Amino acid sequence: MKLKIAIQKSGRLNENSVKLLREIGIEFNSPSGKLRAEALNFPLELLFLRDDDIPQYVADGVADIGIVGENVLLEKQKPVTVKNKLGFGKCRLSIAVDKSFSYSDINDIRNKKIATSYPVILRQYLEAKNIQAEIHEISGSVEIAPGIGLSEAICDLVSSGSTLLTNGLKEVEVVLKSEAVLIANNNLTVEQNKLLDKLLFRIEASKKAKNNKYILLNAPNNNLEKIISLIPGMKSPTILPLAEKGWSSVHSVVKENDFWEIIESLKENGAQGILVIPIEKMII
Ligand code: PRT
Ligand code: ZN
Repeated sequence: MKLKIAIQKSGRLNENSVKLLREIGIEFNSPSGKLRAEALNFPLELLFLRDDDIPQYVADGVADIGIVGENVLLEKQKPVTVKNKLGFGKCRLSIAVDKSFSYSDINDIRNKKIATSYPVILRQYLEAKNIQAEIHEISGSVEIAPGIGLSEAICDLVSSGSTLLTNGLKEVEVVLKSEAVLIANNNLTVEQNKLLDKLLFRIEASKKAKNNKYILLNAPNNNLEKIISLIPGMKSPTILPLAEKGWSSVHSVVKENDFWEIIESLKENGAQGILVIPIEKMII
Protein backbone atom coordinates (compact mmCIF):
# COMPACT_ATOMS: atom_id res chain seq x y z
CA MET A 1 0.00 0.00 0.00
CA LYS A 2 1.51 3.30 -1.04
CA LEU A 3 0.65 6.73 -2.35
CA LYS A 4 1.81 8.13 -5.69
CA ILE A 5 2.52 11.85 -5.88
CA ALA A 6 2.93 13.75 -9.15
CA ILE A 7 5.24 16.74 -9.09
CA GLN A 8 6.61 18.94 -11.86
CA LYS A 9 9.62 17.37 -13.59
CA SER A 10 11.37 20.66 -14.24
CA GLY A 11 10.28 24.27 -14.09
CA ARG A 12 9.21 26.80 -11.53
CA LEU A 13 7.42 24.40 -9.16
CA ASN A 14 9.94 21.57 -9.22
CA GLU A 15 12.47 22.91 -6.74
CA ASN A 16 9.94 23.98 -4.12
CA SER A 17 7.95 20.75 -4.47
CA VAL A 18 11.10 18.69 -3.85
CA LYS A 19 12.06 21.01 -0.99
CA LEU A 20 8.65 20.64 0.63
CA LEU A 21 8.84 16.83 0.51
CA ARG A 22 12.30 16.89 2.06
CA GLU A 23 11.15 19.34 4.74
CA ILE A 24 8.43 16.94 5.81
CA GLY A 25 10.99 14.19 6.18
CA ILE A 26 10.54 12.30 2.92
CA GLU A 27 13.87 10.94 1.72
CA PHE A 28 14.40 9.96 -1.88
CA ASN A 29 17.16 9.95 -4.46
CA SER A 30 16.75 12.74 -6.99
CA PRO A 31 16.65 11.05 -10.34
CA SER A 32 18.32 12.77 -13.27
CA GLY A 33 16.06 12.31 -16.26
CA LYS A 34 14.05 9.59 -14.52
CA LEU A 35 10.28 9.77 -14.38
CA ARG A 36 9.79 8.11 -11.00
CA ALA A 37 11.47 7.67 -7.64
CA GLU A 38 10.65 5.65 -4.51
CA ALA A 39 10.70 7.37 -1.15
CA LEU A 40 13.12 5.56 1.16
CA ASN A 41 11.27 6.10 4.44
CA PHE A 42 7.58 6.56 3.58
CA PRO A 43 5.23 4.55 1.35
CA LEU A 44 5.36 7.18 -1.37
CA GLU A 45 6.27 7.00 -5.04
CA LEU A 46 7.16 10.20 -6.87
CA LEU A 47 6.18 10.75 -10.49
CA PHE A 48 7.88 13.60 -12.35
CA LEU A 49 5.56 15.09 -14.97
CA ARG A 50 4.78 18.25 -16.96
CA ASP A 51 2.62 20.49 -14.81
CA ASP A 52 -0.15 20.63 -17.46
CA ASP A 53 -0.60 16.85 -17.22
CA ILE A 54 -0.82 16.64 -13.42
CA PRO A 55 -4.58 17.38 -12.96
CA GLN A 56 -5.50 14.72 -15.53
CA TYR A 57 -3.19 12.09 -14.04
CA VAL A 58 -4.56 12.72 -10.56
CA ALA A 59 -8.17 12.69 -11.79
CA ASP A 60 -7.51 9.35 -13.54
CA GLY A 61 -5.78 7.85 -10.51
CA VAL A 62 -2.44 7.34 -12.29
CA ALA A 63 -1.18 9.52 -9.45
CA ASP A 64 -3.11 9.71 -6.16
CA ILE A 65 -2.02 13.23 -5.26
CA GLY A 66 -0.13 16.02 -7.00
CA ILE A 67 1.35 19.48 -6.68
CA VAL A 68 0.24 21.99 -9.28
CA GLY A 69 -0.49 25.72 -9.70
CA GLU A 70 -4.11 26.79 -9.18
CA ASN A 71 -3.89 28.45 -12.60
CA VAL A 72 -3.28 25.09 -14.30
CA LEU A 73 -5.88 23.35 -12.15
CA LEU A 74 -8.63 25.87 -12.97
CA GLU A 75 -7.74 25.86 -16.65
CA LYS A 76 -7.85 22.07 -16.94
CA GLN A 77 -11.14 21.66 -15.05
CA LYS A 78 -10.50 18.10 -13.86
CA PRO A 79 -12.48 16.55 -11.01
CA VAL A 80 -9.92 16.49 -8.18
CA THR A 81 -9.94 17.82 -4.61
CA VAL A 82 -7.72 20.64 -3.39
CA LYS A 83 -6.27 19.55 -0.02
CA ASN A 84 -3.92 22.36 0.88
CA LYS A 85 -2.44 25.60 -0.36
CA LEU A 86 1.32 25.35 -0.29
CA GLY A 87 2.47 28.97 -0.18
CA PHE A 88 4.89 28.85 -3.11
CA GLY A 89 4.63 29.38 -6.88
CA LYS A 90 2.68 32.55 -6.20
CA CYS A 91 1.69 34.54 -9.24
CA ARG A 92 -1.34 36.19 -10.78
CA LEU A 93 -3.08 35.71 -14.08
CA SER A 94 -3.57 39.21 -15.42
CA ILE A 95 -4.81 41.10 -18.42
CA ALA A 96 -2.22 43.49 -19.84
CA VAL A 97 -2.29 46.00 -22.67
CA ASP A 98 0.24 48.16 -24.48
CA LYS A 99 1.41 50.93 -22.17
CA SER A 100 0.11 53.55 -24.64
CA PHE A 101 -3.43 52.06 -24.44
CA SER A 102 -5.55 54.47 -22.43
CA TYR A 103 -7.31 52.04 -20.14
CA SER A 104 -9.86 52.99 -17.52
CA ASP A 105 -11.87 49.83 -16.95
CA ILE A 106 -12.71 46.39 -18.31
CA ASN A 107 -15.17 47.90 -20.81
CA ASP A 108 -12.15 49.15 -22.75
CA ILE A 109 -11.33 45.63 -23.93
CA ARG A 110 -14.86 44.95 -25.17
CA ASN A 111 -14.62 43.36 -28.63
CA LYS A 112 -10.83 43.44 -28.55
CA LYS A 113 -8.54 40.49 -29.29
CA ILE A 114 -6.88 38.96 -26.22
CA ALA A 115 -4.05 36.44 -26.60
CA THR A 116 -3.71 33.86 -23.82
CA SER A 117 -2.74 30.32 -22.86
CA TYR A 118 -5.63 30.36 -20.37
CA PRO A 119 -8.79 30.54 -22.53
CA VAL A 120 -11.03 28.72 -20.05
CA ILE A 121 -10.26 30.94 -17.07
CA LEU A 122 -10.33 34.10 -19.19
CA ARG A 123 -13.67 33.20 -20.80
CA GLN A 124 -15.24 32.61 -17.37
CA TYR A 125 -13.88 35.91 -16.10
CA LEU A 126 -15.16 37.89 -19.08
CA GLU A 127 -18.56 36.17 -19.00
CA ALA A 128 -18.96 37.01 -15.33
CA LYS A 129 -18.29 40.66 -16.21
CA ASN A 130 -20.51 40.50 -19.28
CA ILE A 131 -17.68 41.45 -21.60
CA GLN A 132 -17.63 40.16 -25.16
CA ALA A 133 -14.07 39.81 -26.51
CA GLU A 134 -12.18 37.63 -28.96
CA ILE A 135 -10.01 35.11 -27.13
CA HIS A 136 -7.00 34.04 -29.16
CA GLU A 137 -5.36 30.92 -27.71
CA ILE A 138 -1.60 30.65 -28.06
CA SER A 139 0.68 28.29 -26.21
CA GLY A 140 3.71 30.40 -25.39
CA SER A 141 5.42 33.81 -25.66
CA VAL A 142 2.06 35.45 -25.09
CA GLU A 143 3.71 38.73 -24.13
CA ILE A 144 4.91 39.41 -27.67
CA ALA A 145 1.40 39.15 -29.18
CA PRO A 146 0.50 42.88 -29.03
CA GLY A 147 3.93 43.88 -30.40
CA ILE A 148 3.51 41.71 -33.50
CA GLY A 149 -0.06 42.81 -34.08
CA LEU A 150 -1.67 39.50 -33.06
CA SER A 151 -3.85 41.00 -30.34
CA GLU A 152 -4.61 44.22 -28.49
CA ALA A 153 -4.35 42.65 -25.05
CA ILE A 154 -2.92 39.56 -23.38
CA CYS A 155 -3.88 37.46 -20.39
CA ASP A 156 -0.81 35.82 -18.88
CA LEU A 157 0.94 34.93 -15.64
CA VAL A 158 2.80 37.71 -13.88
CA SER A 159 5.02 37.57 -10.83
CA SER A 160 7.53 40.44 -10.67
CA GLY A 161 6.02 42.23 -13.67
CA SER A 162 9.39 42.63 -15.39
CA THR A 163 8.37 40.56 -18.44
CA LEU A 164 5.44 42.92 -19.04
CA LEU A 165 7.69 45.93 -18.60
CA THR A 166 10.33 44.73 -21.07
CA ASN A 167 7.60 44.12 -23.61
CA GLY A 168 6.08 47.58 -23.23
CA LEU A 169 2.92 46.28 -21.56
CA LYS A 170 1.01 47.30 -18.44
CA GLU A 171 -1.10 45.13 -16.14
CA VAL A 172 -4.70 46.32 -16.02
CA GLU A 173 -6.82 43.53 -14.49
CA VAL A 174 -6.00 40.66 -12.13
CA VAL A 175 -8.08 37.69 -13.26
CA LEU A 176 -6.79 35.17 -10.72
CA LYS A 177 -4.33 34.95 -7.84
CA SER A 178 -2.58 31.63 -7.84
CA GLU A 179 -0.22 29.49 -5.80
CA ALA A 180 0.82 25.86 -5.74
CA VAL A 181 -1.75 23.49 -4.22
CA LEU A 182 -1.81 19.86 -3.20
CA ILE A 183 -4.56 18.03 -5.07
CA ALA A 184 -5.93 14.55 -4.53
CA ASN A 185 -7.89 11.98 -6.48
CA ASN A 186 -11.57 11.93 -5.45
CA ASN A 187 -11.68 8.16 -4.86
CA LEU A 188 -8.78 7.39 -2.56
CA THR A 189 -9.12 4.30 -0.39
CA VAL A 190 -9.33 4.56 3.40
CA GLU A 191 -5.66 3.47 3.66
CA GLN A 192 -4.56 6.00 1.07
CA ASN A 193 -6.45 8.74 2.90
CA LYS A 194 -4.65 7.78 6.10
CA LEU A 195 -1.29 8.19 4.36
CA LEU A 196 -2.45 11.48 2.87
CA ASP A 197 -3.52 12.73 6.30
CA LYS A 198 -0.04 11.96 7.62
CA LEU A 199 1.49 14.02 4.85
CA LEU A 200 -1.00 16.86 5.37
CA PHE A 201 -0.24 16.92 9.10
CA ARG A 202 3.46 17.26 8.35
CA ILE A 203 2.86 19.93 5.70
CA GLU A 204 0.80 21.98 8.18
CA ALA A 205 3.58 21.75 10.77
CA SER A 206 6.13 22.87 8.22
CA LYS A 207 3.96 25.76 6.95
CA LYS A 208 3.24 26.99 10.49
CA ALA A 209 6.92 26.82 11.33
CA LYS A 210 7.70 29.04 8.35
CA ASN A 211 5.15 31.66 9.38
CA ASN A 212 6.29 31.77 12.99
CA LYS A 213 9.51 32.67 14.75
CA TYR A 214 10.87 31.84 18.15
CA ILE A 215 11.56 35.05 20.06
CA LEU A 216 13.76 35.51 23.13
CA LEU A 217 14.26 38.78 24.93
CA ASN A 218 15.26 40.28 28.24
CA ALA A 219 12.52 42.26 29.96
CA PRO A 220 12.53 44.50 33.04
CA ASN A 221 10.17 42.89 35.58
CA ASN A 222 8.16 46.08 36.04
CA ASN A 223 7.05 45.91 32.36
CA LEU A 224 6.72 42.14 32.15
CA GLU A 225 2.93 42.10 31.87
CA LYS A 226 2.87 44.58 29.01
CA ILE A 227 5.60 42.67 27.16
CA ILE A 228 3.83 39.33 27.69
CA SER A 229 0.65 40.83 26.23
CA LEU A 230 2.60 41.75 23.08
CA ILE A 231 3.99 38.24 22.59
CA PRO A 232 1.36 35.86 24.01
CA GLY A 233 2.86 32.81 22.27
CA MET A 234 1.17 29.45 21.71
CA LYS A 235 -0.13 28.98 25.24
CA SER A 236 1.76 31.56 27.23
CA PRO A 237 5.39 32.64 27.16
CA THR A 238 8.12 31.01 29.22
CA ILE A 239 9.53 33.42 31.82
CA LEU A 240 12.89 32.72 33.45
CA PRO A 241 14.60 34.96 35.99
CA LEU A 242 17.89 36.50 34.84
CA ALA A 243 20.93 36.46 37.12
CA GLU A 244 20.62 40.26 37.20
CA LYS A 245 17.94 41.29 39.70
CA GLY A 246 14.76 42.85 38.32
CA TRP A 247 15.08 41.25 34.88
CA SER A 248 13.54 38.20 33.22
CA SER A 249 14.17 36.27 30.05
CA VAL A 250 10.97 35.85 28.01
CA HIS A 251 10.63 33.09 25.38
CA SER A 252 7.69 33.00 23.02
CA VAL A 253 6.51 32.52 19.45
CA VAL A 254 5.53 35.37 17.13
CA LYS A 255 4.05 35.47 13.66
CA GLU A 256 6.68 36.56 11.17
CA ASN A 257 4.33 39.23 9.78
CA ASP A 258 3.50 40.61 13.23
CA PHE A 259 7.10 40.87 14.31
CA TRP A 260 7.88 44.22 12.66
CA GLU A 261 4.62 45.62 14.03
CA ILE A 262 5.42 44.83 17.66
CA ILE A 263 9.16 45.39 17.73
CA GLU A 264 8.78 49.12 18.49
CA SER A 265 6.37 48.49 21.38
CA LEU A 266 8.70 45.84 22.79
CA LYS A 267 11.58 48.32 22.78
CA GLU A 268 9.41 51.10 24.25
CA ASN A 269 8.62 48.74 27.13
CA GLY A 270 12.29 48.20 27.83
CA ALA A 271 12.88 44.87 26.10
CA GLN A 272 16.54 44.25 25.30
CA GLY A 273 18.66 41.61 23.61
CA ILE A 274 15.86 40.54 21.31
CA LEU A 275 16.66 37.36 19.36
CA VAL A 276 14.39 36.00 16.63
CA ILE A 277 15.10 32.43 15.60
CA PRO A 278 13.59 30.26 12.82
CA ILE A 279 11.46 27.32 13.88
CA GLU A 280 11.89 24.04 12.03
CA LYS A 281 8.60 22.29 12.84
CA MET A 282 5.60 23.49 14.81
CA ILE A 283 2.84 21.30 16.20
CA ILE A 284 0.16 22.97 18.24
O1 PRT B 1 7.37 22.08 -18.54
P1 PRT B 1 6.13 22.36 -17.80
O2 PRT B 1 4.88 22.35 -18.67
O3 PRT B 1 6.01 21.47 -16.58
O4 PRT B 1 6.28 23.84 -17.20
P2 PRT B 1 5.73 25.24 -17.73
O5 PRT B 1 6.80 25.86 -18.59
O6 PRT B 1 4.37 25.12 -18.28
O7 PRT B 1 5.56 26.04 -16.38
P3 PRT B 1 6.59 26.88 -15.49
O8 PRT B 1 7.63 25.99 -14.93
O9 PRT B 1 7.03 28.11 -16.20
O10 PRT B 1 5.57 27.35 -14.34
C1 PRT B 1 4.96 26.41 -13.52
C2 PRT B 1 3.99 27.13 -12.61
O11 PRT B 1 4.69 28.11 -11.82
C3 PRT B 1 2.89 27.96 -13.28
O12 PRT B 1 1.83 27.17 -13.74
C4 PRT B 1 2.48 28.89 -12.15
O13 PRT B 1 1.57 28.22 -11.29
C5 PRT B 1 3.79 29.12 -11.39
N1 PRT B 1 4.39 30.43 -11.65
C6 PRT B 1 4.72 31.34 -10.68
C7 PRT B 1 4.73 30.98 -12.82
C8 PRT B 1 5.26 32.26 -12.57
N2 PRT B 1 5.25 32.44 -11.23
C9 PRT B 1 5.72 33.08 -13.67
N3 PRT B 1 6.16 34.19 -13.45
N4 PRT B 1 4.65 30.51 -14.10
C10 PRT B 1 5.10 31.27 -15.11
N5 PRT B 1 5.62 32.52 -14.96
C11 PRT B 1 6.09 33.21 -16.21
C12 PRT B 1 5.00 33.97 -16.94
O14 PRT B 1 4.31 33.11 -17.82
C13 PRT B 1 5.77 35.03 -17.71
O15 PRT B 1 6.32 34.53 -18.89
O16 PRT B 1 7.07 34.17 -15.94
C14 PRT B 1 6.91 35.31 -16.75
C15 PRT B 1 6.52 36.50 -15.93
O17 PRT B 1 7.35 36.64 -14.83
P4 PRT B 1 7.71 38.09 -14.26
O18 PRT B 1 8.45 37.84 -13.00
O19 PRT B 1 8.57 38.76 -15.32
O20 PRT B 1 6.41 38.83 -14.05
ZN1 ZN C 1 3.30 23.56 -18.43
